Amino acid sequence: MKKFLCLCCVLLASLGARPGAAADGVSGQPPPARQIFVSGAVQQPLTLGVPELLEFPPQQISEVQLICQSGANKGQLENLRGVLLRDILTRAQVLAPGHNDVKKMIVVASATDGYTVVFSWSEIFNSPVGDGVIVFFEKDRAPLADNEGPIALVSRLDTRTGPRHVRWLKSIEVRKVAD
Ligand SMILES: Nc1nc2c(c(=O)[nH]1)N[C@H]1C(S)=C(S)[C@@H](COP(=O)(O)O)O[C@H]1N2
Ligand SMILES: [Mo]
Repeated sequence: MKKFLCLCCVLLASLGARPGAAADGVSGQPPPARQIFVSGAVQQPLTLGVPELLEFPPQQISEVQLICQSGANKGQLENLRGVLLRDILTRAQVLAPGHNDVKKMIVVASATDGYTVVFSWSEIFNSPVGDGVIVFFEKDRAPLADNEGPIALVSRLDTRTGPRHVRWLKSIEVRKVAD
């Protein structure tokens, strides 16, 4: 038993000493993604940094209350500038040759820390929710802070807005999930 405990201590100590783990511990944050990648079932994959996002029709959001899945109030997002996810996907041109293809497609949004959320094509293009799905990059006319940016996403018309608020957005992938 004593020997077993000692082995555990050695293992834990060596894990704690990993250079990667130490670096993460210092900043407390994952590396920022300066650009987002739009890929998957699209005609035109895109790489978009803030300069490219500024070329899309602008969306201003004055206020979004962030409510966690648990119901807890997480504060507000205010004075955001961004663009509609729908406009980004329209530019990338979703590949859906069959009349019924779009009805089986999802859009997967992922962050640098692995956090991932999904939308259906129908939510974005054929429901009121789509009017509120925003990829944003400015707050109070300044770049987003490191705890969220440089690029993030929010679905502001969701019942609980916390879950589909994606900090450190890095990719948007379109997938057909049924035949
Ligand atoms: N990249 C990333 N975004 C994320 C999360 C996360 O862990 N990673 N947590 C989500 C959750 S569960 C909530 S409620 C909101 C607000 O979380 P915060 O209180 O950590 O800001 O951010 C969301 N966005
Ligand atoms: Mo949450």
